[in-house]
Amino acid sequence: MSPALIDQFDVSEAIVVVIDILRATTTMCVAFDNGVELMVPVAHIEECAAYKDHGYLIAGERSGEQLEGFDFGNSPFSYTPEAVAGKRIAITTTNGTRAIKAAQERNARAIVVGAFSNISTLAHWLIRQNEHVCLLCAGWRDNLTLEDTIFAGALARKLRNHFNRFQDTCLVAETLFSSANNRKRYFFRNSSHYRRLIHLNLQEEVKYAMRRDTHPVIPMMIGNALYDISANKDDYQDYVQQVLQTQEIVQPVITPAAQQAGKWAQ
Ligand code: 3SL
Repeated sequence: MSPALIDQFDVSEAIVVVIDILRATTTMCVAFDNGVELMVPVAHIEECAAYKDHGYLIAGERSGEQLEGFDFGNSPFSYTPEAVAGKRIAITTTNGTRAIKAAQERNARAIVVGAFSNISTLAHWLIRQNEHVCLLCAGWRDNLTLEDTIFAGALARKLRNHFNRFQDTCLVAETLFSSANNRKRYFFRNSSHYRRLIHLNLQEEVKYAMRRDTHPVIPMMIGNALYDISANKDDYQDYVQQVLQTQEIVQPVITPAAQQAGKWAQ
């Protein structure tokens, strides 16, 4: 329901699906479908900006708005093939990248990115792995959000016949999805983040985020970056090893001030 609850689960034995429907994980799926090579999720603004000196494009969002001096914000419409194909992008967002980092810091067995746009591809892949799965909603500043919970319920529904046990939180999400399924627009429109995005004139982005199966990718954390494993999904472990052997890790040094900055201001 929220990254604040992640310590309720032992994710070291689970594939964690990070969910930030509005908009980080939706946008990541678009970027990978449009050919981005890799995306490095980063917690701090200053750290993300430092990737620029290493040949990366940089994407930064806080409270829905693009950060000054960054190449991208968090709009799925900006990540066109012309802008991203073959490129490396470092990205920091208010909640989505934070949720990815939270799973990484707890040594999740694997971390993948979920959105309505890749739901069926992801569900089929998860079913074939025969592993525990944890659906991690990014929420908003540690609070539950309707759109992430509805998506978690939609994914849980697809996984239901293939898994043994579901946490109550998962059943809550599935129940919410059942109520919302045919009225997603109504639910989304009443959500707090919708109101935030509408204020920024981003209603088209909300509609876009509700579309299913438009980007059949599986972004997975390998080392410090996300890569699309969909072309290697049946034997992705070999691909992971290949990436790990060739990956160049960039580790920008950030000032103590940036490290100590408030949780949401970073
Ligand atoms: O919180 C996040 O990571 C973002 O997805 C929020 S926003 O949709 O860009 O406002």
